Amino acid sequence: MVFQVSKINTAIKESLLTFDREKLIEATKKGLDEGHDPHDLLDVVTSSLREIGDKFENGEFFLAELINAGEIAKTIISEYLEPSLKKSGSERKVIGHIVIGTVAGDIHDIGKSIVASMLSMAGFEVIDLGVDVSPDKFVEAVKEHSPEVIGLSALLTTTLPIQRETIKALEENKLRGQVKVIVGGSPVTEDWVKEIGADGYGEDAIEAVKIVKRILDISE
Ligand code: B12
Repeated sequence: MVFQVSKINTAIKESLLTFDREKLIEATKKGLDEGHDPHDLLDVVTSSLREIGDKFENGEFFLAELINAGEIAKTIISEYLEPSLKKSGSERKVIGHIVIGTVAGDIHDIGKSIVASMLSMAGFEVIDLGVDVSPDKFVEAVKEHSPEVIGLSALLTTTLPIQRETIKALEENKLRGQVKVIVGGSPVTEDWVKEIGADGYGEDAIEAVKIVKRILDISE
C-alpha cells in the first residue's frame, strides 16, 4: 500500500493522539522510507503535541496522557526523525558556540532539544545544559564556555520570568556585553523579548537557526 503525504500525516497525528507508540513508529518509518521530508514529519509531531496540550488544558486529557504523549514524541524525534535530519544535513564545520537550556522550574525539553539539534546541524557547537537550569548555572556556563549566544527555553507562563532573571544575572556578572541572548518557548512573544531586553526570539527551530545567524552576522 502506497502512503501519500496526507495519509502519513494523518497516521502520525492519530497515533500520537491515541498514544499508540507502535503505530506511530510504523507511520514514521513508512514516511521516511518513502522519502518524505523529515522536517515535514517533525511539524506534524509538533502540531499534534500542541493539540494534546490544548486537550489537556480543556480537561479532555489528563496529566498521565500528557506524560505519555511527551515520552512517545521524544522517542520518535530522537530515534527516527533526528538521525534522518542529520543524514540530510551538510558536513559539520564549527561556525559558533551556543549554550542552551530550559530555565529553572521547567522540565519541558522536547522543543529545546530540537532547537539544539538544528543549531548543531547548522554548524554550531552546542552545549546543552538540560532542564531546570538556574540563572547562576547559565552564568557559570558562559564563564566556562564563552559562547557567542545563549538560548533560554521556557514553556510555562510561571517560568517565563526566569528568562528575565537570567539576563539580569548576566548583567550583574558583567557578562551581558559578551553574549547574545535568544529566547523561545510557546509563551514567548515579541513584546516579551523587548521587555526583557533579549536579542532575539525564534518561534521554532528553523527560526532559531536564522536568528542566531542574523545576530552573529553569518551569511546563509
Ligand atoms: C509534552 C508536554 C509536557 C511533558 C514534557 C515532556 C518533555 N520531556 O518535554 C510533561 C508531561 C512532563 C509536561 C509537564 C507539565 N506541563 Co506540559 N506540555 C507538554 C506539551 C503537550 C507539548 C510541549 C512540546 O514538547 N511541544 C513540542 C515542541 C517541539 O514545541 P515547543 O516546546 O513549543 O518548542 C518549539 C518552540 O517553542 C521553539 N523553542 C523552544 N525552546 C526554545 C528555545 C530557544 C532559545 C528558541 C530560539 C526557540 C525555542 O522551538 C521549538 C521547536 O520548534 C505542551 C503543549 C504546548 N502547547 O506546548 C504542554 C504545556 C507546555 N504544559 C503545560 C503544563 C501546565 C504542564 C504542567 C504544569 C502540568 C502539571 N499540572 O503538572 C507540568 C509542568 C512540569 C514542569 N515543571 O516543567 C501547559 C503550560 C501552560 C502555561 N501557559 O503555563 C501546556 C501549554 C499545556 C496546556 N495547554 O495547558 N508537559
